Amino acid sequence: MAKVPPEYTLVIGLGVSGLAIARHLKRLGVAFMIADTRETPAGLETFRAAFPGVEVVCGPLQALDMREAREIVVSPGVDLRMPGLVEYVNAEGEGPHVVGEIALFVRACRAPIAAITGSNAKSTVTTLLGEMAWEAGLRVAVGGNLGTPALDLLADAPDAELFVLELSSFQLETTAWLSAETAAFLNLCEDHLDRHGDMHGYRAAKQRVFRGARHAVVNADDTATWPDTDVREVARFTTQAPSGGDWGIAEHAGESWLVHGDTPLMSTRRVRMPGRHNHANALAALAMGTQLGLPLTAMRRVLERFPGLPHRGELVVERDGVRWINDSKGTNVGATLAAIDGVGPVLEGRLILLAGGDGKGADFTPLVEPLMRHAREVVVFGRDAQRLEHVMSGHVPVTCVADLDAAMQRAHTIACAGDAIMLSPACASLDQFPDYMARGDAFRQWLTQGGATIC
Ligand code: UMA
Ligand code: ADP
Repeated sequence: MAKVPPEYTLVIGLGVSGLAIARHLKRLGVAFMIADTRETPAGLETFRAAFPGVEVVCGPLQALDMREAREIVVSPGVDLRMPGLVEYVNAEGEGPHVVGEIALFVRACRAPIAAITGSNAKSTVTTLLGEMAWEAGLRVAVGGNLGTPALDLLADAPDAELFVLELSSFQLETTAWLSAETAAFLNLCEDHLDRHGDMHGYRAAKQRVFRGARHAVVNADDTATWPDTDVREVARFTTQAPSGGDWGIAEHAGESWLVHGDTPLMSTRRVRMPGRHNHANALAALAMGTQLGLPLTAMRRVLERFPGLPHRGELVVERDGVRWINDSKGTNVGATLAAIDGVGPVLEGRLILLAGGDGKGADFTPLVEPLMRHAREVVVFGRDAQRLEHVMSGHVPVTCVADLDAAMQRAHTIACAGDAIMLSPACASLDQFPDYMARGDAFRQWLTQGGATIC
């Protein structure tokens, strides 16, 4: 049996985080070795070239004796309940500590942290807040689950005055203490149940974002996001008229405005990102920015110019009066609900939704009611196509096809002027694509390479 030598740190997972952790440990001069549960992980050769002399053990973790490890640093995609690891996670005060990349980040970070979690809108709010801080003249570094791994930010931007981090439930699960200057929990809907077991476990992981936080931002309409622990100052946002000092949306001068308590901030018409869900995202970023002391004028400028991220409600083309929208990042039911809610009510025609992939064990039933209101048809594909079809049939016209190409072909055949065809799959992409970006790129390519003119 292979053995982690005494005083060595063990890193589990040889992906993006594993490499960032390895670079960090090397910079610190800490002795470490790597384990990966796959027999031939994709980055193995690159790693060996970059870290000659660092031992890599591939295969089941039970074949590795970790008892003498100084610490075990686990990548977010690695399930802590995995045989060979779970024994150490359960060890009460004995044996090595099991932590994640963010725990190492917190230990080394000397600047304030703004942390963003939630089932949806993390990347959008993280990017918005980063842009707002930059616009206000701060040296800001932005990353985490989105973009650059947190530990690489430390090396790339050693003089950063603020770190804005998107944090997933997987990353928070191994973070005992974050001490963020401001921590936001944006919303909670079913996701990653295959990993967290149930909603209780999923929410508990996300609640860790508040550990040691000085300020919090939560969703007034979703009590699951409210902190279980004491936080000095909690700001709340809502897409309704706010009560008290909450952030919300209210009528002002005959128009809909983003407001803070009684104070009107800007007309929603001037927020460049479309849809009510993006107004919620703007409010969350404004609330966090205010807690960080950013000036309103700078924050407003960002909301006026920021068009949204690719693959999130992105209008790819309008052809023959039909809008083709790429919302490939809609990877769970809550995201797709928000996307339908953003697009459906403003359509002259009807919505054709392209959905399917790996549903991660979620219940698709909440999609039925809004689709009955807005959809011409739902075209389903991928691993959970039949489960989706089963939920929809009898309520919404539904067609089951093999893959995204066939779904686009079908949508093109039935669309009428005034309709929108939206890829918002409510599922992960991994059954048929490397990731959600490849799925969104395939959507775009089909359109740019003439798919929409085929029939
Ligand atoms: N591995 C194992 N055993 C396992 C699972 C993985 O050994 O059971 C190994 C793989 O063989 C591979 C490595 O671990 O070598 C991959 O590690 P990982 O799955 O933790 O992924 P990373 O490449 O480190 O990327 C992670 C995040 N991925 C996941 O959480 C699944 C990235 O988020 C993140 O950008 C990156 O760290 C930097 O922080 C992606 C993601 O899909 C975008 N996140 C999920 C989401 O947004 O829904 C949470
Ligand atoms: P995350 O990083 O949490 O996945 P993103 O900002 O990438 O969040 O957005 C992912 C998807 O979530 C979008 O494609 C959209 O479908 C949906 N979405 C965006 N904003 C919201 C919101 N405020 N509430 C619910 N869903 C949203």
